[in-house]
Amino acid sequence: MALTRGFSGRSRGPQDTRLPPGQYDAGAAWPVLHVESTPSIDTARWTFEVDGLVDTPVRWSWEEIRALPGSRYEGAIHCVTTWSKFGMRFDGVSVDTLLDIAGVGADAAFALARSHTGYTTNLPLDDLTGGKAWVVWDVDGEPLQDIHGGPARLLVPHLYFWKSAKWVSGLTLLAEDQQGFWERNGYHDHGDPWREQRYQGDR
Ligand SMILES: Nc1nc2c(c(=O)[nH]1)N[C@H]1C(S)=C(S)[C@@H](COP(=O)(O)O)O[C@H]1N2
Ligand SMILES: [Mo]
Repeated sequence: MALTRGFSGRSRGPQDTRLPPGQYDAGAAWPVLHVESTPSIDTARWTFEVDGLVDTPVRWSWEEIRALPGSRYEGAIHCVTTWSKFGMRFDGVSVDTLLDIAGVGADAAFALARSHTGYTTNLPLDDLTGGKAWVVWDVDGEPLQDIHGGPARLLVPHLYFWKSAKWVSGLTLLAEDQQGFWERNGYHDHGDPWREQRYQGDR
């Protein structure tokens, strides 16, 4: 494995193979889903920015973000189209690390994540902190492919996978919730698979 740093991220354990309600196990298959055409983003051009209600807006280059302390997620992902996939291993940086550097503003309660392609998705800030969210660039020890959001994507595995923005370019911290692409098109603002929060109006 190419990564030699110590990893501090909390692991949920690859042995956790519980299925949320209404989901099936996709097995070895990893479906590819996105609305835009697949971009090819050179790491020389890639940046990631945290702005909005922060003490200091921060923008990282590819080299800068890769130099931060690493963090790993091992476990499942759950797509609202009903497939789940177990035993995934993602490496990247914890969103906690990024937010600690920028400094979370007192009024910040929500975030809007955005992609280099223009895709957006909204999340409560609480779902991005406390070891629950990452910006990831490796999966199972290999660089994330373009089709899965490479060079880097957001990973928020405890929520439906549309919250895990591919080709992620930044997070804006907000006082009020502001809907993203799928949420404006009927998907739930929170998207907890254990509560089956698939569509607007679902509890
Ligand atoms: N930029 C971007 N990110 C996105 C999407 C998208 O359309 N565009 N779709 C979301 C949805 S609905 C899912 S299920 C996952 C799919 O990720 P995968 O193709 O790696 O399985 O990406 C999420 N992130
Ligand atoms: Mo999805």
